[in-house]
Amino acid sequence: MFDKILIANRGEIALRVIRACREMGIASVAVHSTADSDAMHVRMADESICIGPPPGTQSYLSVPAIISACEITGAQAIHPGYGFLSENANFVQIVEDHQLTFIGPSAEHIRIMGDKISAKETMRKLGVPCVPGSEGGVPDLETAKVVAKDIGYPVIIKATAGGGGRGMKLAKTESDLENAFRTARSESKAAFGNDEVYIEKYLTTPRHIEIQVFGDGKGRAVHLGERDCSLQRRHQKVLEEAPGPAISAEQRARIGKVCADAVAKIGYSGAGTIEFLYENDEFYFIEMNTRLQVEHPVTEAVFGVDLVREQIRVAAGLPMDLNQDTLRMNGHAIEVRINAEKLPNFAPSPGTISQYHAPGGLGVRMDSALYDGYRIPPYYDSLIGKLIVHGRDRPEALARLSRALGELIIDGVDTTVPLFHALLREEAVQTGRYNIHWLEHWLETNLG
Ligand code: MV4
Repeated sequence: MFDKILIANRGEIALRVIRACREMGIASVAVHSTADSDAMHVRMADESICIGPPPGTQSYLSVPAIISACEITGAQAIHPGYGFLSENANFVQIVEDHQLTFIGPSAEHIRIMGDKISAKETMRKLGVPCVPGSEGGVPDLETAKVVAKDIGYPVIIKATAGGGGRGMKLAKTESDLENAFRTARSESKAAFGNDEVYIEKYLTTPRHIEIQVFGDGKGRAVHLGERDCSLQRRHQKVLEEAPGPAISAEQRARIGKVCADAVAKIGYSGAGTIEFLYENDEFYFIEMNTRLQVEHPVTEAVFGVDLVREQIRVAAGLPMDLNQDTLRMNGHAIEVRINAEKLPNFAPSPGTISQYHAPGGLGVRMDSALYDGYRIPPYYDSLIGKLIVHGRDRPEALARLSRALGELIIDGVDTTVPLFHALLREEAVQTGRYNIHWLEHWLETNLG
């Protein structure tokens, strides 16, 4: 096992990893920009080291600074958290070239899943059901027309180098196709330096269902059920829950096994998430995320496991402490993402926290790096906390969420907390009958 781990991240996820390290008797090293000298992750870690000026590109994304920080502190492994360098295959290669361990999958697996065409082709060959569409990239408009006619309109054009909604264009009919195709290509080129695109049948009203998988890197893997993350705004998740309100035990076991078998077969190591669109009782693969996700705590709540501990164990070459036969899902969990943003436009709202009080009690987890007097810097993501509740069933989880939100005090900045109070009054949220478009429509109607 490692003696010391460096966490190449900040905020609540850095705390999450430090906590796992402490429980495992592993020393932690925080890295920070000059804007984060007083941040909670710096205070909570055993050691800290400044790695650069405020912009992420010059600090949390600076590969030389992070490798140097490992050399200076004697850290043997790097946990990347989410975002920043967590899905950067070149970084993983450099980490390994320095005889350090990246806590996550191999560079090869990150590279395959980062290219959305190779991800889909890999999954298709492994027996994972995919959205009907082009076989690989679509080189020109003529080919696009043939493919679209074959699969039928509406179609969606996606960037091979994209993901998470960036570089997508919808074509409802053939008359939209030329414009959508050209725009998708030029936007992809501008955003990713790669203009390759592919085409899929556009699913009109799906849910976003993602399967948590975990591999030991030696050909064994398990699944930990699904999360329903359909409540999104501009491709940012707002509320996530497990299990999915629309998913039966039989469906979970079936798609879960398909996913676990797929990642076992490629020798995948560590935590991964296989994203699907779910419509008319069918799953359609769209992307795989090769990192620990923001919403991993809802899975931890319903399965009673520590995913970060497992990541660290597997990276250290220990057997994973997860067995499909003994993994049991219990109750229902919901996470809400609390952002320092001002409604109705979700404009970033950095500033000083004059008062912070976290909710507590049975079934309540608050993952946040806030404290009284903390100054939220304007340079980073606006996520300032995640409130995760767990109950014996969905109604209990909803009641607990309402209760916990009522206890939460975050003064000094605007937050998305009022949004959740309002959402909890909605019948669609209470019954779980929503899809990927419901929240945008609700925001338009209620805040627009
Ligand atoms: C789609 C789709 C409909 N049909 N693909 C958006 C983010 C990226 N991960 C995939 N996305 C979508 N892909 C097909 N073939 C609709 C979306 C989509 C979406 C997906 C999940 C959650 C919210 C969304 C909001 C708008 C569009």
